[in-house]
Amino acid sequence: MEESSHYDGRDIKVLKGLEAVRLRPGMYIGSTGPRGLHHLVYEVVDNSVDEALAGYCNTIEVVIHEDNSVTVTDNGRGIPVDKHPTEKKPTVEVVLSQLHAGGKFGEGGYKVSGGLHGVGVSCVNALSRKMIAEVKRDGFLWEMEFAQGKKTVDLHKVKKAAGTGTRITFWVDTTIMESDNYDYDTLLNRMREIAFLTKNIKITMIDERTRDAEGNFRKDVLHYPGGIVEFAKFLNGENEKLPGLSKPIYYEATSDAGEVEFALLWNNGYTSDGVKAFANNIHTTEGGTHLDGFRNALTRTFNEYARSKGLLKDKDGNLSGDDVREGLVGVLSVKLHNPQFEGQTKTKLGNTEMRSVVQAAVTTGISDFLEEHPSAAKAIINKAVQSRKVREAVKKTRDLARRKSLLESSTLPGKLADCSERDPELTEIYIVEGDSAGGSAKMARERSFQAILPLRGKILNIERAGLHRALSSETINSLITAIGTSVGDDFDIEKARYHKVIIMTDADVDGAHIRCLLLTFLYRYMPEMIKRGYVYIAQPPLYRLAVGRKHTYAYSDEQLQLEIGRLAPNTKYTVQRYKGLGEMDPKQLWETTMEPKNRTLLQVTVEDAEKAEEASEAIAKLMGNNVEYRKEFIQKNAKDVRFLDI
Ligand code: 0RA
Repeated sequence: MEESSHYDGRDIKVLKGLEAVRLRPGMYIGSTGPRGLHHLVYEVVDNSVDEALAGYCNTIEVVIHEDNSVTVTDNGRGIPVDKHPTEKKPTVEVVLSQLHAGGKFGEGGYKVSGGLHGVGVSCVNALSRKMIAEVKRDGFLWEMEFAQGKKTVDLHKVKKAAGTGTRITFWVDTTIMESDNYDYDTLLNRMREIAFLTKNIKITMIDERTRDAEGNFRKDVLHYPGGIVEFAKFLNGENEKLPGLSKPIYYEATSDAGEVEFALLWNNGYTSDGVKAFANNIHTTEGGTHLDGFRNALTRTFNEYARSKGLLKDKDGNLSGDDVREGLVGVLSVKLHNPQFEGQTKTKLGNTEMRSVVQAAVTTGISDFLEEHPSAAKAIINKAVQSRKVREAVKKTRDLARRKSLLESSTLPGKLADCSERDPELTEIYIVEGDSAGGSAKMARERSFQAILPLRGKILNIERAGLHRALSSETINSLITAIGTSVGDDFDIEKARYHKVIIMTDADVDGAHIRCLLLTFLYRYMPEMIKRGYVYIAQPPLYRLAVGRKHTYAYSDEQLQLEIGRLAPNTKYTVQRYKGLGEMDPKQLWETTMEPKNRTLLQVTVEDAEKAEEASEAIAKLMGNNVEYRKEFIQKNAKDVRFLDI
């Protein structure tokens, strides 16, 4: 399926031409935001890296100019300038202005392609307001120019020149891309990965937008003759290595299916996901067959070795994968001819043959190492045994706590300020973000029928932990006990302690995020509450408009402008903007958001909850990456998230 749809997609792209890229940039480069912007640079660099992987190029230079144009120069063979046999124009023109011509036709070596990569420099050209290509080849320097992917200056000789190479300079089209403001460190990180992973390559990066005290441009030279061994040391940083592991374990193997190499070392830390996996230089953050094979073989090899040496007794259970990988950092890199990239972000390797290829390499490489380095072996296994003990102890405590909480499940959470009324049809509970807003709400409420449950920001961990694990979190537990229905198979709507569950969060990005997560949780674990219409969203105002001793509230910018417009000319007024619930005093909170005769509650529907779930999932996917990106995503989608009912 994957393969054929991919192929069809490519075919269609060819037919549509570069206009399609400008019409649907997201389809080709993932996004028009920062991620997509940086991908454009990677796309150009990847072509130079391909030259290096094929053995024809050893230096690449990436320059960000003051006007935010970017130049990528390599000393590869140069894009051919002769007439293309079928297209009847210079090959360089075909490569840069036709979608299907991104790659080198029928060539050996391992191409960098996959994920959002591999769409071709022509995509970058299509998304650039200007592109200049310079090629040194066949004794001359050649040049041609494009705008928005269309040729503006024919290929021509500039002068005689020795050597070979390609230089591409492009100015991103900001009518399509949201910005052309490159983040140097983002580019640097990726270039460093490439430099570690590609033997004999030197990448120089220059940022002409920033100068140091002496007036020099920022510059980094990335050159690692030690390859992934240096990468593993770099990843380990200052962490203390286990005895006997002063240098990383390195192993490489070649087979018909491709190449495998890994560099590993163990430190005295506790993370068990410290191995970065790459396929054809693409960081496969979603893992895949190569990482599966690696993990299986590593766990099995250690267990077998430990048993054979009596470090693990017959009565002992096996070491788990997490135990063996505790404190492990390093790099697994595979190179193969037709990588299949799958998954949400196309960063999961799908080639099944890679599982056994990596398994075999790890089994041999690690067994050999263990046999030859008994003291290092002992240190790693001791650490894994220790990890297993801790894991078992944690499990025991958790089981105990669970049993206890089953017995005591009637105890209401301490943070809940309950109401006095007992008839659920008459009562409501406000789920409030943050302790300080919770305090205001407790003072503001009408205690006979309104209960308040303040939640700490901790609910944010849901997406990292996964909803199932989140069930054991205190925050979620207090929410479940307060509502009273229990969850999953035990759910009983008749036990609902309130028929209004009102989510009250700040009117900002984080508030929207927390609201999404809460709705997702309720939807997955208590869907009946939503179906019955028991779940609501409170609407705190954004502004307080005061005129003399009178005041009114506005719930949107439009409403504020409307209210100001209503004032007689020259009336003096003040506007207070509420950044969060915490900025309102209890009286204001009551009047605007909690008092039944004034407030507006948005009743949540199943469709709303589904939307929130999608939003949370999207957020979850972004979480691993970086906070700025996440913020940007939420801001972009905040409208949907905030005004679910509209
Ligand atoms: C097509 C064919 C050949 C090389 C290239 C393209 C090529 C493209 C880029 C883009 C940036 N740098 C590049 N270097 C080379 C093969 C040329 C040959 O067989 O001589």
